[in-house]
Amino acid sequence: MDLILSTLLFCLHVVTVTCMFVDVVVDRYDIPRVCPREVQTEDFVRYHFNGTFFADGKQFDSSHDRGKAFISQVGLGRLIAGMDRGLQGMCVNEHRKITIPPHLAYGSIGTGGVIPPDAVLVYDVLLLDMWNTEDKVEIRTLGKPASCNRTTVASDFVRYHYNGTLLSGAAFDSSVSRNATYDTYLGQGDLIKGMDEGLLGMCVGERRVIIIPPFLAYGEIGHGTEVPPQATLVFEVLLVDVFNPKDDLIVEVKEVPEGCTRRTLKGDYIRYHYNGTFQDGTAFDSSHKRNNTYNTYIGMGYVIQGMDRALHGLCMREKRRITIPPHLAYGEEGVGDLIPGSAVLVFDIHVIDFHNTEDLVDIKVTHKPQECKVTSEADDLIQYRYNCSLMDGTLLYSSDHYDSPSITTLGADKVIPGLEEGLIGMCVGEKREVVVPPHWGHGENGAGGVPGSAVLFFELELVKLQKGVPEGFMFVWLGDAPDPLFPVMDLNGDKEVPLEEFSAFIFLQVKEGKGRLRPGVEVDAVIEEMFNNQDRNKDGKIVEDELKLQVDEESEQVRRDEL
Ligand SMILES: *[C@@H]1O[C@H](CO)[C@@H](O)[C@H](O)[C@H]1NC(C)=O
Ligand SMILES: *[C@@H]1O[C@H](CO)[C@@H](O)[C@H](O)[C@H]1NC(C)=O
Ligand SMILES: *[C@@H]1O[C@H](CO)[C@@H](O)[C@H](O)[C@H]1NC(C)=O
Ligand SMILES: *[C@@H]1O[C@H](CO)[C@@H](O)[C@H](O)[C@H]1NC(C)=O
Ligand SMILES: *[C@@H]1O[C@H](CO)[C@@H](O)[C@H](O)[C@H]1NC(C)=O
Ligand SMILES: *[C@@H]1O[C@H](CO)[C@@H](O)[C@H](O)[C@H]1NC(C)=O
Ligand SMILES: *[C@@H]1O[C@H](CO)[C@@H](O)[C@H](O)[C@H]1NC(C)=O
Ligand SMILES: [Ca+2]
Ligand SMILES: [Ca+2]
Repeated sequence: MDLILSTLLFCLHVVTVTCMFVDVVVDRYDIPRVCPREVQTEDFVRYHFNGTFFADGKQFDSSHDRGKAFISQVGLGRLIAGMDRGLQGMCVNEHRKITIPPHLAYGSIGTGGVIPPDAVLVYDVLLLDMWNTEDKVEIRTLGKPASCNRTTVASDFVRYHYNGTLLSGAAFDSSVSRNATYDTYLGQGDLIKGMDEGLLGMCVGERRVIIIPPFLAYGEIGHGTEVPPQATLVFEVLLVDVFNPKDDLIVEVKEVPEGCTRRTLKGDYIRYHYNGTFQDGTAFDSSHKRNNTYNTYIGMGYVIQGMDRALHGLCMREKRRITIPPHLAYGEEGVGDLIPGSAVLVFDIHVIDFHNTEDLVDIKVTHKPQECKVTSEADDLIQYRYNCSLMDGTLLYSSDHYDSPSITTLGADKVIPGLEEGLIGMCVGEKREVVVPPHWGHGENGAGGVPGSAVLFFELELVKLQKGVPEGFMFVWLGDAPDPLFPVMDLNGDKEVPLEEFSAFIFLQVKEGKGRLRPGVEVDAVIEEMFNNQDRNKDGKIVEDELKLQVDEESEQVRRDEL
């Protein structure tokens, strides 16, 4: 720089005297702020120029008149010596004015008709491109995701976005303008050589600049109207997706709950949540946004092939990440606007539950009192505490939400069959965990807060047990009824039984363990009703004939029911 300036000054000083230029004078009047590379001997250059005479400023040549930039190699005598020198150290996009004395141009002879003898020439030059036969594809990584499991190799199929510019910065192509990634195989010659090389070793989500010399790009021919001959190409690339046709499903188990005994099999019906993303993390679907699990049968081809396989061998509450290559997903076609062709899909799934129509109610006794002789059965009136949850732990109902434990009569169809099953055979103080498949619960449609086809998890504790009487009965004999009955009932032997005596008789039977009243009912009212049924003529007392009549006429059921 200093040298050039002093030469220039010297020149200006002498110009008034003899106008003798001793060397090339370079005026770098517009230098770009960023200049990664400067022209050296043997570099090829592509530039625009206007050539004028120093003496009168008249133009004798211009690349613009030729309709294309000028291409040459520097420092090897292919240019006039002044240009060989004057282009040294130039940056792309730099403008310079190169003033060349005749002995470094066309000398005392000039060239036929165009350049007169002893002409000082002034070239206004704009450098557009430079490269060297030694150049290689240059890669600059702009950004890389923190974790990168896989980098591209030849024969991979990649989908990427790019902006393509010339070395001067002029844009010539972009995937953005097409609104779609560029999709291609690597290393199969489908791309220009430099791109095939520059895209290797890349992670999804990585952004890089790939600078490709012309001989690894479109060379002497160029490409269309956008890429001129001998152009260095600069691609800014963002890798969106990669897979190999040889890829199989990748299943990463993220979380398996302890004590998982049963795993999904073909034919099971599964309910799970999922988030679906592309490899670059862009979400395309989620079950959460529908507030519902995704439900399907496993291994029946109802979901994409990769998912159908990945759903095997899962535990309830398990979390997995499943990466599915397009040939096991939606293939080259994709799905409308939702999933582009050849997209790799990444699913995070969380299994809520699964079941098979053959599943039974699963009962696990978690606590059994030492004293456990009397156990619950049909007709018994029981009090129990319970928690009812989904298999992922979501609590739906609990008896703790009420003032007192739940009360029910077993076998009376008051609770779902699975719960009924779980409550049978318990003794007071016993605790159980009971898994109820939907066909023993609320079925496909669910109920209240219970989603359709949900498996339910119950924690049960039997608090109180009162042995019961069969449906429709108020009192039953525990052994054989006394026969004949009337004399036993007529406690004072006066041949008639008023309500008080009848009542005393019934209580005596219960006390002695010979009979049982229906539990959970208003005892006096029931006894009075039983008495009234026997006292046919409504005179306030039962006589032997009234009772006898009953026994002879009616079925055994009536005798046991009403006495
Ligand atoms: C040459 O002249 C043209 C117009 O005649 C101008 O646009 C251009 O900037 C000049 N300089 C170069 C280096 O092309
Ligand atoms: C990706 O890398 C992470 C961390 O290194 C690892 O946990 C995970 O299993 C890998 N995933 C795949 C698909 O290889
Ligand atoms: C391409 O350019 C557009 C517009 O400047 C930008 O939004 C996009 O990120 C660029 N893409 C790449 C791959 O560099
Ligand atoms: C590009 O994609 C966006 C979002 O999918 C869409 O809204 C837009 O119309 C598309 N543009 C073109 C030119 O296809
Ligand atoms: C899906 O993403 C949401 C939000 O990040 C998260 O709360 C949920 O647990 C994810 N679901 C699955 C199945 O990974
Ligand atoms: C999902 O549930 C939330 C909260 O209960 C509600 O705001 C939202 O509208 C629901 N979305 C759908 C699609 O049902
Ligand atoms: C229900 O859950 C609560 C809270 O975990 C617990 O204290 C209670 O014992 C559970 N009830 C039963 C019957 O297990
Ligand atoms: Ca009597
Ligand atoms: Ca009577």
